[in-house]
Amino acid sequence: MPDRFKASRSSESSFDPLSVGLQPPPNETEEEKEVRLAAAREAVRVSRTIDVGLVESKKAMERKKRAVKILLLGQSESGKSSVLRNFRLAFTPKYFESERLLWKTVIQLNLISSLKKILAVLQEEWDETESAGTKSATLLTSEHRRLALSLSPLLAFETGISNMLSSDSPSGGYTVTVRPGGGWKDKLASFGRAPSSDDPPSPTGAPGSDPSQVTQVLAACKDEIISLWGDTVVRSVLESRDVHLKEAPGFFLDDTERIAALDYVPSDRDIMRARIRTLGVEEHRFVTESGFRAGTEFFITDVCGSSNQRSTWIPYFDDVQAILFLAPLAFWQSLDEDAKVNRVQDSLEIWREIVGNPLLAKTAFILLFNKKDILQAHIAAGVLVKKFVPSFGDRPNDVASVTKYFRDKFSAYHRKFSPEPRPFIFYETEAIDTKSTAIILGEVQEQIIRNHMKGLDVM
Ligand SMILES: Nc1nc2c(ncn2[C@@H]2O[C@H](COP(=O)(O)OP(=O)(O)OP(=O)(O)O)[C@@H](O)[C@H]2O)c(=O)[nH]1
Ligand SMILES: [Mg+2]
Repeated sequence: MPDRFKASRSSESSFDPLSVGLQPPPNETEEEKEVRLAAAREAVRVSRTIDVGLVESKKAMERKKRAVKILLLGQSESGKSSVLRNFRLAFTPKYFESERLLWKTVIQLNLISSLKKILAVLQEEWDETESAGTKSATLLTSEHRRLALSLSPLLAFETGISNMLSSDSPSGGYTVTVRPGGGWKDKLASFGRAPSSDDPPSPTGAPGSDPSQVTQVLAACKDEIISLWGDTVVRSVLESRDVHLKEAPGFFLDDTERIAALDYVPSDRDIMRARIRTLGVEEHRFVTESGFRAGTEFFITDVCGSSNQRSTWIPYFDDVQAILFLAPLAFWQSLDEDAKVNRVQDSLEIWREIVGNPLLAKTAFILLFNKKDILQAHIAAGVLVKKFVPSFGDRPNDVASVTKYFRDKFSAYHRKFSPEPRPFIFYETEAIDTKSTAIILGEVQEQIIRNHMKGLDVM
């Protein structure tokens, strides 16, 4: 065989299609060469970026595996988001501080929502008495009309800001509602500060679309708000129409003097008392800044508790170490979304379903009988449990007996429906009391981290 054939066979044995593909084509011009080399450099850059991305996402997955994942569950208004805020205050105080002024606008909106409710009730009273031709039947006077009229600019602000926060689905009601996710905080952040000449003009120019003016308008209306809320006739009209604002979440009318001041800065307690309904599911990731386990990474998922939103919880059951289940003992109340359903009964039903869920067999459950202060106030006011829960029977109508009665029910379901035995962990909480809640959350955090570390075999 001629040598040239041998040579060509040996080069065939080390044939590399990739290097052939990268070899310059015959007769390549300088320009074509430049383009080819640039494309090769770009391919290397993209490949490196992908490698770095893969390493990063592997690291993130590893971190997420080691992080503590907590899911907050419970019916609407049970206090899930308030507990999350307490978590933030206790373990990421710097972050909490950075958000303080955002809450100012939420609290101002809560205050205006209560006013909106009063004005709607007064209007109802005027409409009814006028249509019945019995003007004298109402004790409301022309002074009340003047007060109501002077407060109407505030309502425009409330509508403007609420619509902005809830973007495509204006709430229209008396509860501050935001779109799912944390985007509303960015919007609030942008108008929590004073307007600057660099700011773009308000997109709509409509009243209330510049929320940084709320503080000024509230301060200007402060005396009228105090007069209206302090008026005995107004209170009796509200009473006669079964409107009990003091019991509603996000009630701040008793604090108008402070909140409507130009230099108002919300206290920790104000922030815990603020009401903003969660829509959809919010995932919060944070690393604890202080405390015994500083540096621990948490993923806390906060959900919307309304009945029609509960199916959205299920995708978040996977790989969660602990569920904090909020169940206020509001035995005298029914659900907002269904007046036939007693709130405690509803909590028990959700509890039964989730403790029995096989996806959550390994998850720790921590039951929080939240709103202890409200239970105490109702019992002290003589509200009888057996009137709402006949099976309570003739047990003593005191806080200890009521708590024990319901705790036994939750504990029995927990024992009966858990796929595997697990400890029943239970606390009575008052999420608006930051000190007592911090102590409980410290204990809860410690228990969860210990269990988690055991699971990862690092203890
Ligand atoms: N008095 C009192 N109010 C509380 C307590 N815990 C929460 N609240 C208030 O109850 C209201 C509802 O609390 P949220 O934390 O918004 O309830 P949620 O469970 O997140 O409700 P959704 O987002 O609708 O599912 C807020 O105005 C809180 O300030 C408590 O222990 N005592
Ligand atoms: Mg919430």
